[in-house]
Amino acid sequence: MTEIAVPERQAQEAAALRHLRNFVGNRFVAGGTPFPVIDPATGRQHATAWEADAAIVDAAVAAARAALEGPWGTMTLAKRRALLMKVADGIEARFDEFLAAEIADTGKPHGLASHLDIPRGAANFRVFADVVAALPSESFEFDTPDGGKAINYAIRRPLGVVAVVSPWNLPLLLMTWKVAPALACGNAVVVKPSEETPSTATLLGEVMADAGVPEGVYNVVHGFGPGSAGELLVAHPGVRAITFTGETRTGSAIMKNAAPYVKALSFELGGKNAALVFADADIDAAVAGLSRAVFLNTGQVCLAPERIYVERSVLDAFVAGMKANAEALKPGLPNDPGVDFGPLISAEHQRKVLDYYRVAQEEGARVVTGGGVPTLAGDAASGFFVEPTLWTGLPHSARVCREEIFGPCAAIIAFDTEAEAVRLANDSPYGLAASVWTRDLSRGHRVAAAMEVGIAWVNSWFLRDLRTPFGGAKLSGIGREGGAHSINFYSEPTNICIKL
Ligand code: NAD
Ligand code: 6OD
Repeated sequence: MTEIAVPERQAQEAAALRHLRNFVGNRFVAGGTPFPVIDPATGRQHATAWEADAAIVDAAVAAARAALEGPWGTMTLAKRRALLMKVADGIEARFDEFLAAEIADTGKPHGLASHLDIPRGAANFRVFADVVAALPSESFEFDTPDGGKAINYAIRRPLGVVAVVSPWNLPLLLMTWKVAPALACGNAVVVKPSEETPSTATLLGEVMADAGVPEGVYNVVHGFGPGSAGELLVAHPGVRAITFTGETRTGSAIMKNAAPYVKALSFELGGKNAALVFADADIDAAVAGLSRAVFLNTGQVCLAPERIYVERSVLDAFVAGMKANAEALKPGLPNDPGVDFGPLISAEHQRKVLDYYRVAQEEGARVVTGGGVPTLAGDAASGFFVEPTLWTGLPHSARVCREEIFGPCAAIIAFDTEAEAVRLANDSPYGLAASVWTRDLSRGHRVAAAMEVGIAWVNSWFLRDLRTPFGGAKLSGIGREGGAHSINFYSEPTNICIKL
């Protein structure tokens, strides 16, 4: 394995984003097998990434282990926190590069990446640098059987080498959402970003090295899932914990590979989220909020509602508002003026979503709007676009109302009573998120509390306070991250009992 020292990377300048090497011990390393990275807005290759083989994955895990046994393992919390703040500064200093990289990998509109993805990448480091310092420690004094006293207190220790396996929909945001608390707790990480979106994880390696994060604390291995870097990493005996975001069936496969070593697991998985709109809601606000929820990032947000239950008396007004907003979206290239609707991530995902569009019609849907591929000119003509799509007239039992599509589409279904709405919303194997739209505060609380999900919003959606528990119920995940929940996952307590 030949090393490419970080200081030499300037010489490769233009190549930095185009040749995405594995990052091990603060160096880009040669080796592996090249694979193309496609810009989904045009369908053209924009970079080459290098799939890590077993030797590279071994080297990454060994580098992480060495960091834990070296200066990182003994670094004070104050110094560690200062480094995380420098990483956040480094992302902001190279904001435009992160933006260009994220846009090239995902095709998402410039406005979305610049307001959501990249700022959250930096914010994740700042928030967890603060959270880790603010947590109280547990302590109990007790009377011992011999009439004396003892005191118990718990300290927290890092888990060790943590594997971070991340998806393509919000690449930097979701990867740093896990890397930041893992490092805040003193772990070392090996990241396996999605094969579709390897750029920002690679760029973050440069930021880490420049910030002075010791060698081996942050490593990146590129490649695919089964039989590739993903599986090699999660099955590696040197990995103590796995934090994963992605599809439920991938979570299941990872669990099997983690089982022999009883690794700690935190999973944020798929969903089939419901929204409930009551007749007493501010309908304009519900239409605006749910248009954003269904179509943001072309529907490729795990929290996006794909089932909207609407009280019958306001159904027509709601559908008319949603249709108008869907039809006002402008698809196209990410940097073109006015474009607010990007492509899907890949040709394969486009095929999957279009299949569901066909299935919906076979299942008897009335297509309110969309259902096909938009006609676009120029470079976008070969991008992986689909139309924003809304259906009515489907039974709740339809496949498109039960299976996760992960596209810019939703079925709108009428209900007559609150109890019926709650029953329909909960009738799903998934349990990630829900949103409830009503002006009745008591109803908002009552219905939100009845949702079998990890996150329920009232009169809002994707409104995030990073100190709160985040994760899914049922098939949507294992565990919670966010605030103290992240610290609890990325560290483990040792209770110390002192007889006084
Ligand atoms: P995916 O499961 O296909 O892939 C996610 C990551 O896992 C990728 O890096 C992939 O290479 C890797 N991987 C795949 N198979 C693997 C294996 N056997 N072993 C180890 N690694 C493996 O998911 P995706 O298509 O990238 O993302 C979309 C999915 O993610 C949707 O289902 C969506 O709901 C879900 N998601 C959930 C959340 C959440 O917070 N709950 C957030 C975002 C996305
Ligand atoms: O906001 C977050 O922290 C988070 N994990 C969002 C997940 C979005 C899913 O696509």
